[in-house]
Amino acid sequence: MKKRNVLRKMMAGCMAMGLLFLTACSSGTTQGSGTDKGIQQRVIKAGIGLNEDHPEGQGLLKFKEIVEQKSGGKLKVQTYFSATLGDDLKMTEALQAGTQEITIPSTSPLVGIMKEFGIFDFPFLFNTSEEADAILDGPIGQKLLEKMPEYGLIGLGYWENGFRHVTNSKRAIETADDFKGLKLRTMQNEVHIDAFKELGANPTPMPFSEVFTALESHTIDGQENPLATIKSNKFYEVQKHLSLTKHVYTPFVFLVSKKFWDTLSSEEQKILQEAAIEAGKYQRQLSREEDQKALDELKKTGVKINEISDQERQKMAEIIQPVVETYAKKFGDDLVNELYNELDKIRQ
Ligand code: TK8
Repeated sequence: MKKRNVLRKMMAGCMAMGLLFLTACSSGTTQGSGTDKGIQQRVIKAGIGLNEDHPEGQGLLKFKEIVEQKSGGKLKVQTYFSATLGDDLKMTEALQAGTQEITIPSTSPLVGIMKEFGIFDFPFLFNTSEEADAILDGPIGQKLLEKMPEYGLIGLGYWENGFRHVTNSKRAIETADDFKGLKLRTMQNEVHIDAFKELGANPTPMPFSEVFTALESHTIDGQENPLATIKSNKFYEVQKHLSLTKHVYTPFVFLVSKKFWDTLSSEEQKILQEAAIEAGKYQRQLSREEDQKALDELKKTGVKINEISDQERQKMAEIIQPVVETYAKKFGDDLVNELYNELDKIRQ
């Protein structure tokens, strides 16, 4: 919150420096170069990588509804689904360049921009979505959001991608050994790549929109994602096995272009902030309901679904532990210790 006050102070200073400067810093979504008080007619391009029917797509439509309602229809949100504006990284870079206003990527591919997001990629870190909420909405999650302006981004909060499970066309994964030799697509994330390497798999990082074709053409054997995504993107059409590994939780982070944000009045910023949080609560709820519904529907698709015993998950966690320790140093022992202490507190 403190940063935004600074931003607001900056904005006031910016406005004091007269209209001229404002035209320069607006990202072309401003109708005319009027003063920056109150709410102006604006078109806001908001893109995601997932489909409209996915809980994230529904969350974005809820965000649009709230923004347009709170702004009396002046702030118009144009929504883009299914990576039509590019993948998570490409859209995030478009925000930094000021050519797009909003995207809600997974935090995992953003470790190349802000490495600290990598703490959320530690396998088997969270046991429940509620633990994830407590950490993301708590001091640690907020601390990371407050670092984002350094990278030309404004973080308004976290939405849920969810717990990830492995699908593949070769075999059911029942033991840690079953990962051996599997060509698995991962997100562009070094923690995930090294963790799967440690399990003996052959990880292949690639953007999300290329996954279905790579599975269909057997360029890769498998991939890992939450159930809602496996269903929404029809991965079951090109995969034989779904193993409920629940090996890691992935958050989404709600991002706004800082170049755009700095052109907004505090009233407009408030509307976007409130809408991101309100729609985020709605999206998380949808995501948890869909997680169960998707499992029931995936059972009807003919894909072979298997559970993993807690012992085997524990074994996987032990095999991967050296990777976690390596990256804990990279991300900063203080932050990682704070994370585990916070989790211990939550679990008491
Ligand atoms: C969609 C991605 C997707 C993620 C992945 O843009 O890349 O596998 O899980 O949800 O963010």
